Amino acid sequence: MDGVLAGSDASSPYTLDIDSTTLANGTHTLSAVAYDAAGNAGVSPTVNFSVNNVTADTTAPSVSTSVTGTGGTIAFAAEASDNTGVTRVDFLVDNVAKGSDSSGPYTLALDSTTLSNAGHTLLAKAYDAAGNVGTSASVSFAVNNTTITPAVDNTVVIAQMTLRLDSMDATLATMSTRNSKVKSLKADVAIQRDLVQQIK
Ligand SMILES: [Ca+2]
Ligand SMILES: [Ca+2]
Repeated sequence: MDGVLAGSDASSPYTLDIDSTTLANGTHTLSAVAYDAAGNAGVSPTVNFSVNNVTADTTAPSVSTSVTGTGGTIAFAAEASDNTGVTRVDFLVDNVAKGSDSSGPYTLALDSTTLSNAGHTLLAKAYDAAGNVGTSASVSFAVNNTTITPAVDNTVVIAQMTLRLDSMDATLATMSTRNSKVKSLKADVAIQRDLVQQIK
């Protein structure tokens, strides 16, 4: 076999069993040599044969993961590789699955407002077609979504300012306009009212 003696058989029928797992996958050659009592040798034509042993995949994918961002939409990413191919990567936050990606690059966008403002852990699990699972090292990350206070309602502020200006106006109206300070205050109030009207 492949030019090397693989075995002999001294009695008919002449046979030889070979464990093909001892051979590499691929094409091999076989020839038989028959001998008579006088030592004459007859060599057969060479026959090609192929070996194709399928070995079960027991190698789990290797995977690592990372997080970008601390608020709003945060991005998870995983680097995964396998001897036969990665079929899917799951992302787990605090050991709860948040989503999968079945094609590289393996990523997941998560609305971080669904998580508490605190420290969390991220794990990525990578699967191959044979069901082997590789788990990444745990990655710690923090979520910090600042609570946005609602914008001040201009209408309310304007209404309040108008009330105050009206009240000042009423008070000034009871005072003597011959007093120059009162006169100037009345002018100021008028200007402020104009400004408030413009803002409206
Ligand atoms: Ca594998
Ligand atoms: Ca992807």
